[in-house]
Amino acid sequence: MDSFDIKNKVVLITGSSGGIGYTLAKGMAMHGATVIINGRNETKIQNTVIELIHRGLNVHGYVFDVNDSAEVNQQIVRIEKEVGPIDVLVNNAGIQIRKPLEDFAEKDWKQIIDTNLTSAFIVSKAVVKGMIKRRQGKIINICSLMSELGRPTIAPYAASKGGLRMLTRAMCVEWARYNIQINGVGPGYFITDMTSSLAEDPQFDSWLKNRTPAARWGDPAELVGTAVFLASKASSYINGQIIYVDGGLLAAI
Ligand code: GCO
Repeated sequence: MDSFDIKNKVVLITGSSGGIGYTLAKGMAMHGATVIINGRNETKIQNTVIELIHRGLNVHGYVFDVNDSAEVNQQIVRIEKEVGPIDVLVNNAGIQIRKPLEDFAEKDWKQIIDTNLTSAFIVSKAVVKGMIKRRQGKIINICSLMSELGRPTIAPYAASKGGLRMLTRAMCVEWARYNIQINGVGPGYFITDMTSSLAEDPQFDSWLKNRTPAARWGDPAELVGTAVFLASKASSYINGQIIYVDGGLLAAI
């Protein structure tokens, strides 16, 4: 039996109309999962679903704001009625704002913490009820290199991703007893819309390549294997762990 098989698993990925979430959605669907794309922009969601269906993939789109708990609860009920029980939840929704910490407005701090961290609490709380009933489930939190390290101008983002690392462990100690595995993926530097301005900056690009043992940026498709692994039976006794996909950056001083 292929313990890495995720065929027909229902996978909800928050914030998946672009960036790493979109890449994970496409990759997991290509491994046979039924993937639910989520975002707040109806047009983006529709276009993403049409594109992936044209690739012969089994995807559905649901538009809701992961920070609106009433909307989340309503949509999770709708998804489980229309598509099926959610086997795998990927808490991916995330935003980035860069400026010196002393210049951050409180509203920007709150927006980052809400989108990157509180949404994982809100959506997991709505999904886990069914997982507990079924005594089976997977939650994958998309953490970050910034769950472990800081760098100037991204303090709220680092705080949110550090919180997500500890929320992963906190979920583990509460929910592992129900045969639910809660783990995280910690991406290093990948070229996406969120980081394109960094990649286009010759100084940052050169710093990153020198700081990373693999001496290169990651390709978002290199995150799919870890997500498939954590969504599959192959990781059934792994809980509360963050797997860093960072070209070795965290191993180096
Ligand atoms: C930054 C980047 C990083 C990456 C990624 C690294 O400004 O340093 O946005 O935070 O997005 O999270 O793991």
